[in-house]
Amino acid sequence: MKIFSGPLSMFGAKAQIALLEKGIDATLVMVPYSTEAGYQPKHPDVLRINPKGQVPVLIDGDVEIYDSTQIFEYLEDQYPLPALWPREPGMRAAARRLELASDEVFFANVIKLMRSANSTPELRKAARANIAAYYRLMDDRLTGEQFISGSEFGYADIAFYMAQLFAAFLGAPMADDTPRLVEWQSRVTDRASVAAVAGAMARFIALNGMVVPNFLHELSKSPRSKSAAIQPEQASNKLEN
Ligand SMILES: N[C@@H](CCC(=O)N[C@@H](CS)C(=O)NCC(=O)O)C(=O)O
Repeated sequence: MKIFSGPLSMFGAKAQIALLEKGIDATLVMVPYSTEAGYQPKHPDVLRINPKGQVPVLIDGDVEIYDSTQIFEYLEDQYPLPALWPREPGMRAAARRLELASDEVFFANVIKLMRSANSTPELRKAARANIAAYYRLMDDRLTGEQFISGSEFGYADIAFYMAQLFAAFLGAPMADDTPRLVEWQSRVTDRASVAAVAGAMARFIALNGMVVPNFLHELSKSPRSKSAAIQPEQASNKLEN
């Protein structure tokens, strides 16, 4: 299996974490990316498989797919254990809704904080307020639960972990008013899969002279994890070597 991701790709990181959680051996292809030029030049396999030219892209034999959520679905069908969607249909539907909302509702606000965003100070202020409100919503969900979609870690956690990592990176971290969510953040950061992927991203952020979110400080200093089942094929971004 081959997974195409990028050193600062939140969607690629979702797929990488899921592969590690499932214990699947995969080759990691980091596509060219720099903070100045973005995702250029595009990797030929990414262009061939994804008409949008985006990562993540997954190749598993004859199966060639793109989009982090589509990759989640394929992994769950092909490699059911450990399960990362809840078993019960109602809970499973709720987890899928949360995964979608994380990517499409919460992250839509995070995009407005990006330097390249066609945004105004008013829009950025509104985005920050929406982000804070979403944190409170997730904090409520964690009442009596360890994870976003119930008692087990899963795809809804992976999606929201990466989305909140980028919110924090762009200056909208959680505050004291969401203590359960802050605990969830450290519980998830401690997972081997997440530490490997978020740690590599934190080191990329630090090497590029950007500010590492507080909760990733330790990981940004630690050496590359040797336990990861995903082996890099090529690290195209020279800062990653
Ligand atoms: N909905 C897609 C979004 C993928 C996406 O936005 N990928 C970004 C990196 S995080 C990308 O490849 N951007 C390059 C481009 O748009 O040219 C998913 O979940 O995989």
